[in-house]
Amino acid sequence: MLDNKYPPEPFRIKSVEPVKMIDRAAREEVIKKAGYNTFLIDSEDVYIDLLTDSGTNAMSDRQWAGMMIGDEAYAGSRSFHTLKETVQEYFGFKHMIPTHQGRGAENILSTIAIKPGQFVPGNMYFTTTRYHQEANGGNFIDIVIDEAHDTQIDLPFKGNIDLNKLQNLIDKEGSENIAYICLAVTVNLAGGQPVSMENMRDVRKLCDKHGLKVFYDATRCVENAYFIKEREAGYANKSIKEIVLEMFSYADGATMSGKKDCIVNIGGFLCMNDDELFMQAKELVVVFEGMPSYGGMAGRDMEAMAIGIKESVQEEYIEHRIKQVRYLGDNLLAAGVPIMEPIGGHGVYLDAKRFCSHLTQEQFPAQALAANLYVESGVRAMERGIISAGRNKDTGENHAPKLELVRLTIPRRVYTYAHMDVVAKAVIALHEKKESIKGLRFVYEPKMLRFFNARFEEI
Ligand code: PLI
Repeated sequence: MLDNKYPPEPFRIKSVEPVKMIDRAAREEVIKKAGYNTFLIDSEDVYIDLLTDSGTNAMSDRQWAGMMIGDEAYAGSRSFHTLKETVQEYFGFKHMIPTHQGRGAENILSTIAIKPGQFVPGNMYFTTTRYHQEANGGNFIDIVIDEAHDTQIDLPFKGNIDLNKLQNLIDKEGSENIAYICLAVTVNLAGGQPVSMENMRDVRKLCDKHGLKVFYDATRCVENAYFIKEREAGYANKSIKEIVLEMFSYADGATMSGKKDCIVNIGGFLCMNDDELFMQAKELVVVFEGMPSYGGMAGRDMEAMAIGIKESVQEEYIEHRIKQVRYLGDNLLAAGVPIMEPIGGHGVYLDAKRFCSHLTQEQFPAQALAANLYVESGVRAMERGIISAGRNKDTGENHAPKLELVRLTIPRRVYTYAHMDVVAKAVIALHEKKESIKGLRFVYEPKMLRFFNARFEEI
């Protein structure tokens, strides 16, 4: 291992959850039974679980204490007001509606803000986000900079929107045919790449010129703020809280999956400044989620989320978070393992096209790599390539993304540097015998968001 300098954990451990490793023969059985899909493996059979950073966070003692004072009233819960005021203070939006998780907010926003046939440009697709846009008659258009689709180009803000692509879309289709701009901070499927403040400001200016609204996917906004502080001129001495607030000052609203940067296990919200749109959102939330004062969340979960938001912008917390991910990535790079560069906010993404250069994309190299990593080591990762991308809604053809990745996603405050060493060792060992990885084919392909439940067999 490299002799990396890294910040120590800014917490001590009060409660532990034992993990165990089943043997290789058992893991081979498990992956076959799971149809070579890591989503279908039982958690009990996993040693180190890097499937996702979503809802897998460790809450603090203060958050657990908050759970005890949650107000579970059906209407007008005190915990709702606590969460609303916290969101107003840290995000700066006038209105907030809790939802059961991020996709609940996406469902409501897509329903009220997209007219059938309209375009929804965004900095790369996300699975559930695009699903709701398309289900409401929208057409997602990718306007992220080209470099985001290349794993080997090192740029500080590889999640930026390409302003020329946005201008061309406006010129070609007319602003009246664009529902809103969806700007994700950070960009999950590009490897957790951040967006610069300058880019957010420029997008705002261009949208103001054409009367367009901008909604952020705020899911990993604190991680994005850390990269701005680290890399963008003028922000080194600003607090993370100030940076987050400035980021959202260029948005009309946001959807949030609280399961990531709010450091909780469940919950989300939809924010906006527009009164009229808020009235529409309030009418819909009672249909899909619940009363606007709980919208799919328990009072205790709203309480924990409000505390999590405050903890998420603490400087030592976010520095440790980003640098722990970077520690894993740097160790893989040092051993010559191909990964998405630069290393992003919430995980290290293996470049399956280069890792499994003996397989074609139609043989699902990322899916196969994730399955083999599990057998090799008990480490669970997630495919983020052709399987996640799904099919074109009009032609039925597979989307074939340039990026064919396996995500090693690091849960917040859960694993130690020793765990990162174990993961690095396992990936490096597999890389040394990469030709042994066999391609896969579908035996069951669900119609919607197929990656969750699909089943495969080895070719
Ligand atoms: O899983 P939800 O419904 O709370 O959030 C949906 C969602 C929206 N935007 C982005 C950027 C996400 O990453 C996201 C969920 N991500 C998951 C589950 C993940 O494993 O990355």
